[in-house]
Amino acid sequence: MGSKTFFCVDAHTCGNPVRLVAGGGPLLEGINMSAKRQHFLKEYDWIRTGLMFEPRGHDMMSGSILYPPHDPANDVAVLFIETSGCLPMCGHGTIGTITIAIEEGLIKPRIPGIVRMEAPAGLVLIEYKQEGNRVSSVKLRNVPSYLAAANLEVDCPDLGPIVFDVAYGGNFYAIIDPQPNFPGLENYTAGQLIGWSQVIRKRINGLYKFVHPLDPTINGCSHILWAGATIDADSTARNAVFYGDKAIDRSPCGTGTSARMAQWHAKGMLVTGQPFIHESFIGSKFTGKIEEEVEVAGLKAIIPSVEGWAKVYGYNTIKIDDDDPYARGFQV
Ligand code: PYC
Repeated sequence: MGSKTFFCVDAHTCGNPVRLVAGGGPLLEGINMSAKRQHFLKEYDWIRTGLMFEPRGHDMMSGSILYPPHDPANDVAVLFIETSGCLPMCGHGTIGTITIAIEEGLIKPRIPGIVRMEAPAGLVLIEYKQEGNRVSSVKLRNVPSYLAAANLEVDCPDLGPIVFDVAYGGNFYAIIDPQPNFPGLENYTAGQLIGWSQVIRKRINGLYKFVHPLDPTINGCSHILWAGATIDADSTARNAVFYGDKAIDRSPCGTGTSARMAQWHAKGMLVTGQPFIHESFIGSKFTGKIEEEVEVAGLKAIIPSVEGWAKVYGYNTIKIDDDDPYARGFQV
């Protein structure tokens, strides 16, 4: 490997980091982003761990690499790199990536204000608003999202048996709503939620199997969404989303918001067009909406949209050198 330099632009989406690799990303093989994601994981995962883990990143770090689209009708293709791996889709990552790419002139959409983005999980249609050369908001129309299973049970340390649903919104989410053994996320610290999530995610994936019906490379329950009371009276719901090994999303989580809207819709709690204002652990907000009801491989699904903002805060030239014992990063 020798020494490799990556030109990155750093931003955050509603508090959660997005490090876009604007130069230095590898050439990947594959007919679409799902295949390219597999190639990256096999050959280049050291780039992800080197840029996301300590000492160059941290537990919450998350980023992306831009590629040319596979379909000439689209504007860009994106690989998400995170502490948790390469997610099939990332909502906060999309909002940050599009904000950076437009503000820094890294992509030139054919129709100003609209980006057709290929993600490993599928096509994502994006509308963004610009004020001068700043992007003030990004709204993504996500991949079809659906409730995969309801009323499952897992034993949680300290809390005891917990009932949860699993929904797909670009990743599979175990959604834990308030219930007798879990009165809501506001009663606990981030440390408690992280510790319990580490254990129950393993138990959930040992007990149950979740596989996307159209792409078997998307499988397993990767995220835990703990629900609770909102901070603001005008918000619809609040969450703490656990991902990676130690992260609680600082943003309201775009794929988590999509999964939760699919869950609410399937349970008759949210109708098409109704706003869904989702609060994060730190109180930042995304506005969600069900755009359309669709079917995926015979399953009832929704097309959710999620809108939020991001701020670019820095330019970061990062070197990964073979003679550094922590070239591939580390986690404690
Ligand atoms: O916004 O979809 C999201 C996301 C996934 C993990 C962290 N954020």
